[in-house]
Amino acid sequence: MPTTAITRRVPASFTRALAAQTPSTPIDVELARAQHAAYCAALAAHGLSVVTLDADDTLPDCCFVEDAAVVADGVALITRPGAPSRRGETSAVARALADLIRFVAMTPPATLDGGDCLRLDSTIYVGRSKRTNEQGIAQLRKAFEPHGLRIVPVELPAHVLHLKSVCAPLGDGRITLLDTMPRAPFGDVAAVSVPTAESYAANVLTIGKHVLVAEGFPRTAEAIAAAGLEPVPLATTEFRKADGALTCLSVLV
Ligand code: CIR
Repeated sequence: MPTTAITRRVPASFTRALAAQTPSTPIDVELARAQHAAYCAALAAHGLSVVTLDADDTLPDCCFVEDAAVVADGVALITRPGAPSRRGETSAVARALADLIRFVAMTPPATLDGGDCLRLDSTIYVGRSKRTNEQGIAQLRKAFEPHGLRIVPVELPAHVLHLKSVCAPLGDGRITLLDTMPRAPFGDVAAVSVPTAESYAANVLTIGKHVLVAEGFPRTAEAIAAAGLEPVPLATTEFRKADGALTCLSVLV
């Protein structure tokens, strides 16, 4: 079980964060900061020690720390994010991780976003996406296979940003999975199906029996409760405008 969550504050420049589509209403930075504070409070309330790094206004996406590192079995791989504008985000996360864990850093031309990696038991599923290339997957293998972890690539449709945009761990070896995604790559892993109408809610953050889930997606919350877990709805409207969700806002160690 992780004990620590690394997070990073929302920069004033968050209105310029990357987004596949221009949001119908602009990002409200103050509201994003309030939602971020509630997220950090929820992590702390569920037993994690929360480390919050300062924002960097030159890095509009810096609050999405998940993409900067992959942590498993006592090792952190500092990534080389797929979007060039995000490459400067990794140094502050690496410094924070250095106090907690051994780390290795990805080298060019590899690219990989942490949001493409889903750890389940002794497997790391990794999305082949616009952000994560073959060299990135090869360096993921090199970092984690020696620790007994199996790396399983998963093809993603072009419109899906990251693997964890469509699935996320639920603990006990289970995952959420968007109903339109093929199940085959996950073998016999048990999945709680997320309906297409609620696709954004597939990205949940599980802490023990508690599952942080985006507010406003009742069918997903009900499915999580029916799976014997406790959904904890959190407002994420401003992060959604920048294609971000719950797991994106922390690195758990
Ligand atoms: C991006 O496009 O890179 C950011 N605006 C959103 C990143 C979300 N991160 C994640 O899903 N792990």
